[in-house]
Amino acid sequence: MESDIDEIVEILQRKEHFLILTHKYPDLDGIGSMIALGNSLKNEGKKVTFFLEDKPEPPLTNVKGIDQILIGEIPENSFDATIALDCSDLNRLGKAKEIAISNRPLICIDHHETNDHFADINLVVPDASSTGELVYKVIEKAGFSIDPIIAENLFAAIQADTGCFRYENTTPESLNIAAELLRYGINPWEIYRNLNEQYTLPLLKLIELALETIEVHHDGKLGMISVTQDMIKTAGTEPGDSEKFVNYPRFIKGVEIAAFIRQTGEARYKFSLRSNGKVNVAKLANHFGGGGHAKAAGFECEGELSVLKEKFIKEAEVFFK
Ligand SMILES: [Mn+2]
Repeated sequence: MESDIDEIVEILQRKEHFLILTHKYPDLDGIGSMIALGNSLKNEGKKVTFFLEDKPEPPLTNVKGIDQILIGEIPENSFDATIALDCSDLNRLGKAKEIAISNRPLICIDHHETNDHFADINLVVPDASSTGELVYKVIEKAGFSIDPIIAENLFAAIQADTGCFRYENTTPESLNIAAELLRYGINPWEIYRNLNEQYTLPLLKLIELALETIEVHHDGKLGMISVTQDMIKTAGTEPGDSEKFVNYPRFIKGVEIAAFIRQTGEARYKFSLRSNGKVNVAKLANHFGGGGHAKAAGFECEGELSVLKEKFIKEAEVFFK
């Protein structure tokens, strides 16, 4: 790991114009890491171009410094180096894949176990809580300064990927880095509230409708919740708003697998799965052509909701034996 950091630091110090990217459907770890690393390079007098294929949805729009990111249109310039953050393979870069390949060296900083080392230099540390944690180490090693915007974005990235310092990836290391970042005068409560608790009344209405659909199977070990397009219309909210609904069945005592089923098309449904412990939900998702991590996975499928549910419930049964 140390030699990868040294190699990356050398490039950051020597090159002038950087392109910074993260994966499609970006999350707080990806975006926070982009802004933090990019701004620390800018503070060193470097040129930085940030690019995202998709427009981030609220509350990610509240990320400090997000207005620096180009959205949708691929920049035409050429760059001295490209940095892909929190991205496990080239395809996850979406539209930016080609430009990343043609603007080398390509650097990847990531913590996904499934990372396929697609870049020229790969700082991939599955034990790290977040990409934000790794970016902090790079900035520190480079001797670049940290200002409050950089500190806030790194803190937000670590806070997000550790589930606010609750998940198993909350290590002494991640807490130490978070503690260091707090010394820059940032406010953890404000950061959390701005980037997480921005519920609208229609969203609460959608939660009310969705809670009605909760069901449990296999002696209470499988919990499911669903959201249809009709429900989204009735509540008057956006489809992306239901992102964290998988937590409701996951909260239930005794539930080992939680599933959130979201209608994404006329007869199309996306299943998001979470494991509370023993079961590897990536394996379950595999049965339906999907994938992910042991504790968080998913798949999409077509058909009638009641039929798809029944198939899923049946398939899940073997995982409890
Ligand atoms: Mn991450």
